[in-house]
Amino acid sequence: TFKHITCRNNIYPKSTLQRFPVPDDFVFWSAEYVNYSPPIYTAPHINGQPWADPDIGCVDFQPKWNQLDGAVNRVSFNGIYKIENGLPINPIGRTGLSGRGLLGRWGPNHAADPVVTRWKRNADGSVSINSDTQKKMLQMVAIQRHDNNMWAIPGGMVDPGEKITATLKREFMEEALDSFENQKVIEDFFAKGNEIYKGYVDDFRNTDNAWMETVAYNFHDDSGAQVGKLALSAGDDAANVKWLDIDSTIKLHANHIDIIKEVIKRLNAYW
Ligand code: RP5
Ligand code: MG
Ligand code: MG
Repeated sequence: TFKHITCRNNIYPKSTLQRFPVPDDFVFWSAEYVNYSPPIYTAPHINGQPWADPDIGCVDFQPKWNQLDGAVNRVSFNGIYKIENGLPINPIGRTGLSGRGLLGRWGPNHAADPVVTRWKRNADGSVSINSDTQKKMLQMVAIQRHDNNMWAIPGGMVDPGEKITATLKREFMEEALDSFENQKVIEDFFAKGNEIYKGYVDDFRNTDNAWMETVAYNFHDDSGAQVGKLALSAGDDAANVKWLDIDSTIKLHANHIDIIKEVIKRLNAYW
């Protein structure tokens, strides 16, 4: 079974706080870890932000765990999460940190990840084929994240009440495109995607009480004449953007590579 890696045994992002060590064998809550005493941390700047929950214990904060809480989705794709001492518990296991860290929500923080792909093409316009496997080579739109410099799917958080399909398109436009041009091409393209993954994200911001989850969709431009032909432009969370050649050597943020592998499988592309 899956064990998170990027949210363990490191310094918590944008802080000087060392996570309490969590060796592989002690990730799952079912393993007894007598000495486990993670530091408690919630980044000071998230207090009072409109996108963030109040602190647990605030009188006017009465969260409805494991359900739709007004417009805020507190349902996890990983099933019912436990509440202990008023705190939601990470469904995968220990992270070495309690509190919310940099995340706005206690419990699941919902994101959406648009995997926009096209075939890699030769100068003459023909599709590039890997000579060993005879498989077509795929490219994806990847952004380089400001927060950890890693290449990633241009995903983002689902706003309260927002439809996933809207988040996917909005985040792609904010992070990877010049949003004000080619509206028609973009609308048509994002109207048909395939759901690839939904569930927990092994994100470096996760804590014992707050974690990322995502819904990833693939939008594939088979002819290369739709979004495949548009100029990319990095914005918002993105320091850089490019069409990234996909193969088994690429490294991506969080567990995005697992999502990409699924796209590769479905499109029967070179890996
Ligand atoms: C990831 O963080 C998710 O898979 C998604 O790509 C992203 C959302 O957070 P921000 O990009 O808004 O920081 O782990
Ligand atoms: Mg983002
Ligand atoms: Mg964003």
